[in-house]
Amino acid sequence: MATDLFQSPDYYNIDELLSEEHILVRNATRDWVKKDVSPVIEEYAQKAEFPQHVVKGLAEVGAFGPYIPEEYGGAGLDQISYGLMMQEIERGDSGIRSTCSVQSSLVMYPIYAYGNEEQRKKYLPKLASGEYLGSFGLTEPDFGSNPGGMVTNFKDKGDHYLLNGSKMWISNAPFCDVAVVWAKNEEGRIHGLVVERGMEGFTTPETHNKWSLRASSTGELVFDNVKVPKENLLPNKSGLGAPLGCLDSARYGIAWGALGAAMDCYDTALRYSKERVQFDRPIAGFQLQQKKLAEMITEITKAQLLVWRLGKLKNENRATSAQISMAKRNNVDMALKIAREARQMLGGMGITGEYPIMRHMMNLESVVTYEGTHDIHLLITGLDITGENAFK
Ligand code: TGC
Ligand code: FAD
Repeated sequence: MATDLFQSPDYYNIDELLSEEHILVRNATRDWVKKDVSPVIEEYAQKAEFPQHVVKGLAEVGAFGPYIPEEYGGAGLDQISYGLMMQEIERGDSGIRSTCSVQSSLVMYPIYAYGNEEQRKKYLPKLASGEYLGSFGLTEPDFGSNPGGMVTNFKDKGDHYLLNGSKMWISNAPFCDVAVVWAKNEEGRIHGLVVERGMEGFTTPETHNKWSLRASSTGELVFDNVKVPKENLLPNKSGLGAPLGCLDSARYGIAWGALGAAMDCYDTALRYSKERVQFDRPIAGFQLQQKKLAEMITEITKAQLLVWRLGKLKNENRATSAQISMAKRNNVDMALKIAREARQMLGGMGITGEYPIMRHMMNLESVVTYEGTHDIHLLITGLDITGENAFK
């Protein structure tokens, strides 16, 4: 990839809404992405490999558990700092942000919020430092948008639980050290269990041939009579609301993250349009190209305000699940549209790995599907405003 010349757009002076700490956190993450992600990400995406070496840097910038209290190894930051980190990391690559979302919101958060003190002390510091990488098993081959139908189950065998079933499309599965797995007990109630690599009967085959999130590793979690110690059950919350509560936190981070991908596409297209000459003038001078750029910066600015306000609400514990759904849906859709337009603005060069746009565009095809599809989030808004459930 060409040198990372990224300059962040801030059309409405939104920096003025941020605290000194927010700006410090954002700039530190941005510098790290420029130094350690941008120079190598294209190569890893091309060879469909997760750049393992970024784990140390992600831990150092505080991207594993940004809002988890410091006593458990987290960074103890607020929700806007968490969002800004996700924005900067996804500006580098959605797959790297995925790793942070899973680690922070889908593994550390449930252990912190639903686990007991022993579980917090046992797992959280190792996850925060990157010594452990985690995965989150909710989706199954026959239950994606409808996770409540899951068939993965565990039985009480006196001194342990016996876990059977499988999970599909699991980020980081192939190399995770621990997995937070959602399964039904004998009464059909959903619980979270921490499954550790090395437990007999637990395997994590990799999913190959993805055209999207190629620098992120995806796989299955397979449980064949896995004996899970009783102390690995998360005791403080059960039911479908438990995994969905984790998704709220991850979806919030994705709403910020997608903004980062959109900013990178816009910034790349703007710079290219000023340099690329056709018919004896920079293409930035043609009205049709200006329409694309003007619409991009308008949508980016609206999306920035949406997540900033959501972050304020989240800091006050007032953000609703439906508000988070709206931001995830809007910002990912916005980013995907900008990626498609920006790619066209680069003409043939847009399809090459010389520029990040095509990689962002392909990544966003996963982001618009995982953590609740575009249509599922629309139905969540529909239910919230009408009171009518159109899912079933
Ligand atoms: P429903 O009857 O509506 O709800 C069941 C219970 O859950 C509660 N609830 C929530 N709680 C917290 N947060 C939320 N967002 C919640 N949404 C619902 C609800 O109040 C109820 O509680 P209770 O006490 O009454 O039992 O459930 P439903 O079966 O009708 O499904 C609703 C639906 C479709 C919205 C939901 O299941 C859904 O969101 N589906 C999408 C599935 C999804 O997002 N999967 C994501 C898998 S993880 C992933 O993709 C990781 S990608 C990782 C990466 O970044 O790489
Ligand atoms: P389906 O649920 O089969 O949906 C197919 C289509 O039907 C979609 O367009 C959907 O919107 C539509 N649809 C479904 N129900 C309705 C309805 N009621 N009304 C209208 N339309 C409907 N999951 C995890 O648990 N952990 C992970 O770490 C994880 N990582 C992922 C990484 C990647 C790269 C990908 C692609 C997925 C990942 N997922 C993960 C799974 C992801 O959350 C699911 O793919 C997603 O929830 C959609 O489920 P599905 O693929 O089974 O699609």
